[in-house]
Amino acid sequence: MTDRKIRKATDVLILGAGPAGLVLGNLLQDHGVDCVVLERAEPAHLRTRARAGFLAAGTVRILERHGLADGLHRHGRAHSTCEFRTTDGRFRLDYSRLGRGERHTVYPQQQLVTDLLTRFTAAGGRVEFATEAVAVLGADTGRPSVTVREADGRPATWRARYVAGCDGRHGAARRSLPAGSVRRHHHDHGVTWLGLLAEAPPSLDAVGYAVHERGFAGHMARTREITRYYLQYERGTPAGAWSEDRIWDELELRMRTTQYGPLRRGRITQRAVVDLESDVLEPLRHGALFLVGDAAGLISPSAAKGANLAVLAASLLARALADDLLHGDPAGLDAYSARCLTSIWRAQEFSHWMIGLLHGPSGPDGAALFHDALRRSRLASLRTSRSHQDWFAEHYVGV
Ligand code: RFL
Repeated sequence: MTDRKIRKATDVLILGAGPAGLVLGNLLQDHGVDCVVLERAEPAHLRTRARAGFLAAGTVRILERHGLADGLHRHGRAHSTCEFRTTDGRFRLDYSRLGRGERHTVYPQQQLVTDLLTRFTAAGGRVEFATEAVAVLGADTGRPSVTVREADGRPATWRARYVAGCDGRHGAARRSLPAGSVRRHHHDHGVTWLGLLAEAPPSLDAVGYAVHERGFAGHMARTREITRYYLQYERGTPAGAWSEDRIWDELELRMRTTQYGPLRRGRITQRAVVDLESDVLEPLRHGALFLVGDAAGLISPSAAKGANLAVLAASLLARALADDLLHGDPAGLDAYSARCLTSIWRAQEFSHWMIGLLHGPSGPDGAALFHDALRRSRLASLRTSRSHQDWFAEHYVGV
């Protein structure tokens, strides 16, 4: 189009300023690779968008190695216990004493994103906010370009050597993949959660997983004042359909608070309906375009893996891009897709296992009763078998 401005080119154009894009930007900047981040949202939105909270030990090590962990060391909290509440009683697993002996660090994703953004821009990094990538063109050529809509609504074009699609599941990178070049693995687990943030201190010193005939309920600390809760929810029900009192009553019922103690109630500040889905693309490289984080593979939040996979993939890609651009060594870029997919599928497998542990078809028909009996047996094994607990711990904290 003749009215498109041609903008200054960069070596690596990063689409999206979530955990994936900002880890990639910081690491590339440390290596001395020229990069620019294009982000559809305004910075205030990124700094307040509450999502993940549980960072795996391997994720923390990556962030530490690159000087990106000061905030999480100052304000994050170590976490290592989960509690299962079931029809057969309750039990706790301290996973810092199982498997590889690792813990989570609880640090809200919006705080991590804020830290990454501050560090990137303070070191001279460039983020173009309110700039939406529309399409990636010419990924199979040596000079790809990205068409964008700028803050004032005007179109523009960026050129780069490489494009990193860190713009999530509905971003431009995924949309631009040439038809027939990609295999999409999509699975709907058939379960829906109502994700809630409450202005209420945590009620347990553990992640709480309640397996109940009325459906799953979950409790996850975020900060001393904020707790995330999940309620299994009938698909298609609007997020606002239930009153706050009904939500708290249902959480208390499923978490069996008459047996195990009350929940600390508070104002519900965020509600989101989440259909538990898996969606993985293969391969993750298309010429000069790389898919990273949620753009590469969406995973249900049942095992808290998404942000961790995003950080891991970004660190692998940063190293590979630096090797190629600075040293002419393309081996890391060639291996990127296969290396990431190994971790993605491992996480998908564990997340799928967790979904089966925590939910089942309900109702009196034979299949539902069979599934429920299997689930009880699986929980009993997790409660009593040390080797099963070691396996759980290794996969629960690992990516
Ligand atoms: P993000 O964070 O979605 O960032 C993508 C960025 O791209 C921008 N964007 C565009 N920019 C320019 N042009 C376009 N066309 C664009 N389209 C989109 C967006 O504005 C955004 O800023 O993806 P990224 O970086 O790959 O990070 C992935 C994680 O955010 C995600 O996997 C996790 O939040 C998943 N997740 C959890 N992961 C964990 O590891 N531990 C957890 O405890 C955990 N809890 C959760 C979660 C996800 C949840 N939701 C959203 C279902 C809890 C919940 C409720």
